[in-house]
Amino acid sequence: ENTPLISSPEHSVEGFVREFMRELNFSQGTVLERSTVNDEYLALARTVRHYLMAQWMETTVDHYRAQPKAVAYLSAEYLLGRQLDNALIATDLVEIATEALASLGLDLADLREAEVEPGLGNGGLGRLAACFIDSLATMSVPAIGYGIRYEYGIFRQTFADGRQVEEPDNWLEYGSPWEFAHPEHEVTVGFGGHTEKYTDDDGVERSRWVPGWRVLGVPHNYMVPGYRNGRVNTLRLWSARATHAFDLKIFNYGDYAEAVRSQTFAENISKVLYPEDSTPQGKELRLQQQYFFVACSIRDFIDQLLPRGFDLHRLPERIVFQLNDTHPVIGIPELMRVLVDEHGFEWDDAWDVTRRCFAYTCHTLLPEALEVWPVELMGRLLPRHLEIIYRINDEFLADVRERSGGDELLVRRMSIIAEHPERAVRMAYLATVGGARVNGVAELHSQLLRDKVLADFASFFPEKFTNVTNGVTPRRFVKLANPGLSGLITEAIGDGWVTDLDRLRELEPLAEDAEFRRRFREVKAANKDRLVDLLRRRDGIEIDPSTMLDVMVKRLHEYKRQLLKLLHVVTVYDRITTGELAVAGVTPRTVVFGAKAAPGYVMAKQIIALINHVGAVVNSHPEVSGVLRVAFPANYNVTVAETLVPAADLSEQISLAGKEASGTGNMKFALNGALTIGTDDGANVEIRKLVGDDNFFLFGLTEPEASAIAERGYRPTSYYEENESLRRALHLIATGVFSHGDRSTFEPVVSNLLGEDRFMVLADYQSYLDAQERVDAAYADPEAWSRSAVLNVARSGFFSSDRSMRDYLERIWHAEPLPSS
Ligand code: 26V
Repeated sequence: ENTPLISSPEHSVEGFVREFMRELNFSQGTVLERSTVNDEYLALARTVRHYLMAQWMETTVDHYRAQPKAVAYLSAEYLLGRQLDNALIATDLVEIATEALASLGLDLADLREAEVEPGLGNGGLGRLAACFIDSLATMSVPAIGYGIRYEYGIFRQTFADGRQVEEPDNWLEYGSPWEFAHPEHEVTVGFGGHTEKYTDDDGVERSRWVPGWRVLGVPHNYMVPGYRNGRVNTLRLWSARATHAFDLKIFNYGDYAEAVRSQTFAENISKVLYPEDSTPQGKELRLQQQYFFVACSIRDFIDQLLPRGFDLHRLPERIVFQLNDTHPVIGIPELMRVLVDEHGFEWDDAWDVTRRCFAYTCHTLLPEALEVWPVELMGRLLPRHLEIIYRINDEFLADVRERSGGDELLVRRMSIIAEHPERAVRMAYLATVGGARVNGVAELHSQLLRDKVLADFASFFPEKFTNVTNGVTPRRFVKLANPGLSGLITEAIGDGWVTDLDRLRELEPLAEDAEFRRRFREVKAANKDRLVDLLRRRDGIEIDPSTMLDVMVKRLHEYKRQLLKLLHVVTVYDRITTGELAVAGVTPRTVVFGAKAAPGYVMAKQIIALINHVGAVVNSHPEVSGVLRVAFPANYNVTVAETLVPAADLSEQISLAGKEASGTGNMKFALNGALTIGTDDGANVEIRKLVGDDNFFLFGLTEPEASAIAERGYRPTSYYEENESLRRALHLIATGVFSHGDRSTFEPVVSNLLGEDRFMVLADYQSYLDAQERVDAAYADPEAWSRSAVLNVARSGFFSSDRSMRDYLERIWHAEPLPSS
């Protein structure tokens, strides 16, 4: 009963070599003498996979037998990063694999490079989903991740004359050794068509959906290994296929070409990840993607994971569907439809079950990022769901009316259906009404959700609102990304921290230990050398590891204010070139940017071009380049982050207060011993509270200050007029110093700053410069700096995604671990 269904290969160098050679010969069909690096990588991946297989099967069987309450994480994005290293540390095979490969004349480091990371996400939200499923597996929580197997992930970024060019991310080109396709478990999903009224056997009037066309979802399973706990959970990503009806058509009508065309049409649904992450495009295909994966997932859970004949009235005892932003919110009317139309539930019973099965996480504060779907589109694509949404809304608004004594203004404000500028379904409102909980992703964000974005709802359902501050997995972002620091920590306090990150606190006294600080600096220096290598090899960029490494990596968005960082660079350039600053008095810095812009976001792309153009001028200036360099490696992704984050001295987290929901990069940097220069925004607030004011460079407006200024009318020119250094920086850009004398190139950027400056870059400019001076002064004292850096590490254990998972379990999911016996 307890024996695994299959057994794991032997945990030894000889065992590993045997498995590897078998894979190379039998699966890759090649021999060492002739194999390519890709052959060897695939053989290696499959070998490592074998060591997880028995645990995976055992976990699956245990979950099925015990039927515990499980968590289904519904996310349109999973930004997984490379799988090999993570699987190696989870199985504790790094040393064995290194030795085994060496005995065959192969280098693990070379094979690792052959893996193309699955970039099935845009940024923070997708990476968070990946961290969460890692933590759930490590904590032995019965959980499944559901999402979309995009054939093309986030585009690959290149630069042409400093401007972003997008190339398709054909990540499956050479096959993925980590996925298991299960066409035999395909599910069918309907779209379009119409609804009709009918009378059921009991004489009750009902509505049903007659879809106009159908698509198949084929599940692809991925292993989600827990960290050395015998558990391997599943991530199930859906791929769209044409139904077999399309094949039949070929025979019936002989219209072969049309049938094949329809097939392509269906398969388009999972073809590509939408690269926008802030402004909804309102694209029909995107709504198709959302419904497709959510309908497949709900069907899968009910039909495959629950025992036959399970009474769905008890569904909330078995599952909670966590909605990662509004993208999967169509699941709420879908479950209603399944229960009412397919399982004959009474409406009220179905509503009671549904409301207890869903919870919603909001990840934004920007009003333009809140998804709405035009009623016209929803009615065309999902007519039955629209009917259900209308009924949910009618009943909800009746409640609002009753409880507010007929406040029609309030009723209109809270309606799930917006009337202007066009009739549209407000997905965040649907999620709030249709779920048991709503959470923000950092304390400040959750507060602003309650007070501003969803204020009416927070008064109406105060018990629904809660906070869960984001976290990041210490396995990938410390253990794997920073082996040097990991070794140092483990030597000092043992290795328990990897799954109990609060134990980093035990490092606190070592901040006072000169020898420990020296070794800490040694690790940082080695990490910088690794980065130097990477940038040289990958991008042909030369950086000087003896300079302060000042890093700003995140999606390019105006609210994140890459422009503020750039104005600092331009100001230093200006001061040196005008002789106001002597190079001898400047703390040498390398400023690293990494950022992708949404392909249609014109201003963001201009900012990318400006960064590159400023970089070109700064880096080729004879005096300036000695103390200031800009590096902007293209195509920043998880893999790059793994080398960049551990090397950083300074972490730039400089969004306008009240705009960044949480940030998670900020946590990764602090955990790896960078100091933060940041605003009082998102999780920065909590980072600063934990690491202490002395170990954090705070600047800028607070959220209440910024909204007060916005309220009374923000005038960027008032800051411009008052600040000579700001005027000069903008003047340099405007007069074409960074664009070969062409004043028109960056005119839109400058006039935007002087005209609207929606994110108050100019208002925070002086405060930011002052903070950067404090940074320079602090960096001049390496002992004090490394003391602060150690304290950042020691006090950041809170930001483990394991802690986030504990909070979700306690406040939202009410599920429990099911450890391996
Ligand atoms: C939003 C949208 C809006 C509609 C168009 C398509 C689309 C695609 C993705 C997104 C996600 C944007 C929200 C997001 O990524 N938020 C980030 O979530 C992180 C994890 O909670 C958080 O740390 C960041 O502060 C927040 O910006």
